[in-house]
Amino acid sequence: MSTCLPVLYSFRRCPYAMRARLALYSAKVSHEHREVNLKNKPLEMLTISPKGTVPVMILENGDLLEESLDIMKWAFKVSSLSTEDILLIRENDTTFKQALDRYKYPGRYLEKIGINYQEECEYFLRKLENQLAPFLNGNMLTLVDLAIFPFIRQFSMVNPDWFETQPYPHIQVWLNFFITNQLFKDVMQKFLFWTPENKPELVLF
Ligand SMILES: N[C@@H](CCC(=O)N[C@@H](CS)C(=O)NCC(=O)O)C(=O)O
Repeated sequence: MSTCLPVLYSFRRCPYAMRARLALYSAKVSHEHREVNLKNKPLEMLTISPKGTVPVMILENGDLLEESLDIMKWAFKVSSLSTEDILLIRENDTTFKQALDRYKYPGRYLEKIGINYQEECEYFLRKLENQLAPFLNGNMLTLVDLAIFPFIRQFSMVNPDWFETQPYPHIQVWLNFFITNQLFKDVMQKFLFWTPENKPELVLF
């Protein structure tokens, strides 16, 4: 079954998919949601996007967006970001994300001996803490907040009791703003894994 809406292949807990959904829901872009089982990816998705990561979005004209950031830019109709925003998101997606994965799942990766991955993550956290006022670009919530929030939320959830006692007051307020926001509740709604036989799950605005 197909619809004429853009189609999003997503996974609820993936921070990249989360940032794409945050953008789609904030910009009120109606779409069909296809929840992907990452352990058994649908052939339909792999055929159009063999790299096999989510999120992936197929637009009405058949164009394909295979990167979360491209989906965000498309949803907000922005063609470029400021150099500062690009650099911050890049740091989030590379050094911070690598340290976060190793902090979250000790033993899963070949960790370097003597590296404390919680401390590695905190370099980036301190940078955000100093920049937040109350959002990353001052008074206005922008794409860069939505792009980074899901990753910092993951960090805060590894050891929440410890995190609450840490000197990150701006980050705490910023995280709380998102977590208590209806937007976040909406993007975290649960869907069953997609199969072509099921009735399409439409997110309509
Ligand atoms: N650079 C990609 C990264 C997406 C990504 O790595 N997604 C993960 C899930 S969080 C994934 O699909 N991994 C493939 C897998 O687990 O098989 C983006 O920004 O969209």
